[in-house]
Amino acid sequence: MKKLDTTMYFITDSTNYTEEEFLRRVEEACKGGVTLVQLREKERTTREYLSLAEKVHEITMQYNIPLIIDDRADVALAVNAEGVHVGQSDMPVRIARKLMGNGKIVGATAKTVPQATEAYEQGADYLGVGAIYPTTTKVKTVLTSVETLKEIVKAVPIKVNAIGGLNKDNIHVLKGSGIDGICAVSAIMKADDPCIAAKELRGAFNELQQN
Ligand code: TZP
Ligand code: MG
Repeated sequence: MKKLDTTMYFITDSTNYTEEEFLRRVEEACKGGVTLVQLREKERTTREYLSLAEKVHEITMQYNIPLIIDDRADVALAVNAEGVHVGQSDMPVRIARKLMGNGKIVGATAKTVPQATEAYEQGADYLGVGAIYPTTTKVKTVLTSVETLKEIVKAVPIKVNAIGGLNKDNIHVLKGSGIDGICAVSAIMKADDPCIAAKELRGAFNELQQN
């Protein structure tokens, strides 16, 4: 497995797009320099999830970007995706790791330090922490403070990404937090030009890390 780079983690949402337009947007985001892609589907049947995962994987492989499948280790394994992401009500990290094996990426959601340390101890490679800001993306979540985010960064030796309502104009609150990257759905998915949006968001994060 290539070294995990969570700097600009793009999470998809196909809601309201035709499949063609959705795949075009995913490809544009890849061209824009996202470092990791997560396919996140909540409404699809298993067969539909598999079919879309295969198509998205064809794209991400062309750009050499790892593909993570949300919630479903079976779908991830079936399409030979590079990893799976599990939340607090999905299968525990320990089980996801067992199913995926050591060569794959396992990511987890954590909103507290105990959740973070548990996910790390069970074998997670990275954590998504948030929501930092309220989000318009369909998700059951509560806000996580930047203070808690910083505590999580200190508590675990794995990569930590911030998530939730993030865009190039508001990520400054994350400065000095020690995170490894940011996750974004809407800021890229719903942008007029997902390629430019990805480039700008990645650029804004890189600048934040340097200054
Ligand atoms: N988990 C916490 S917030 C969120 C998820 C999946 C959604 C983030 O979406 P957006 O559009 O970047 O706010
Ligand atoms: Mg989940």
